[in-house]
Amino acid sequence: MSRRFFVGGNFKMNGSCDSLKAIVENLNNADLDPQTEVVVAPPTLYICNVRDHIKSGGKANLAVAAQNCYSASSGAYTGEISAQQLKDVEVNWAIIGHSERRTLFGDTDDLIAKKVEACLAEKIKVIFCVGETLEQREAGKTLEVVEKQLAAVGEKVKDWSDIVVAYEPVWAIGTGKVATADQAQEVHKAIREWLGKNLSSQTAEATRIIYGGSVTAANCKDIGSRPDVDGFLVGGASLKPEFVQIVNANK
Ligand code: G2H
Repeated sequence: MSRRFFVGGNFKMNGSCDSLKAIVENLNNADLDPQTEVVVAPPTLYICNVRDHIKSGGKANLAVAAQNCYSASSGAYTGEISAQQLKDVEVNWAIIGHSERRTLFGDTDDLIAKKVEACLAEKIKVIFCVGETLEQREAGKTLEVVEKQLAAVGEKVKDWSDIVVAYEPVWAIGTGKVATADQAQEVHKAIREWLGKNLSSQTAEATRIIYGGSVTAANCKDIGSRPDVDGFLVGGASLKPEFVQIVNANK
């Protein structure tokens, strides 16, 4: 089974009306590889602007994602948005479990699993992030940590057909310290094996596992050429014109 290459752009808390318009125009006008699925995640405030201007449904298949989504469907949760609301504004993707959510905003494995469940119930597809800190890697705990993060969602969700797993080693996020292609492949392979062992061989074969952490135009081809790397989740470089080269890494 061939897995469609997937590139996500996580704008994080960056951008303005003008700068995001320029980024979207650049993508709309670019010669993007039609084999690559592209999803961009602007700050929530701008999600409808981006949705209105991005060329979706074209051959590049551009879509918009939220960077987070709460587990409840509505109610007294100041500052949060729900999967139901994403559905309402026709945004069909959400990033869940990003390490910045885990470390800065206290998202636990359990809450992340509930958020994934809530999204899938509303047919919101999920980019589900996992990854270890430098301390955990140096202690030889990378796979243990990643498998625990996977298991939290695996306990609640058995159908992973609307999940893309993003492996993002925390030590490589926004630091310029990118994992080597071998390091990425090793963990991606282990994630695929975990999916096979704990869900099904079909899930292991079909699930896209993407790499995130200081991906640039300069390093994407090497990492993207590995057999278990099915794309990227890109932060800083998704705000720059070089994002097009990353989308086209396999072209
Ligand atoms: C990892 C990545 C995008 P950056 O967080 O999710 O960001 O490419 O800036 O390391």
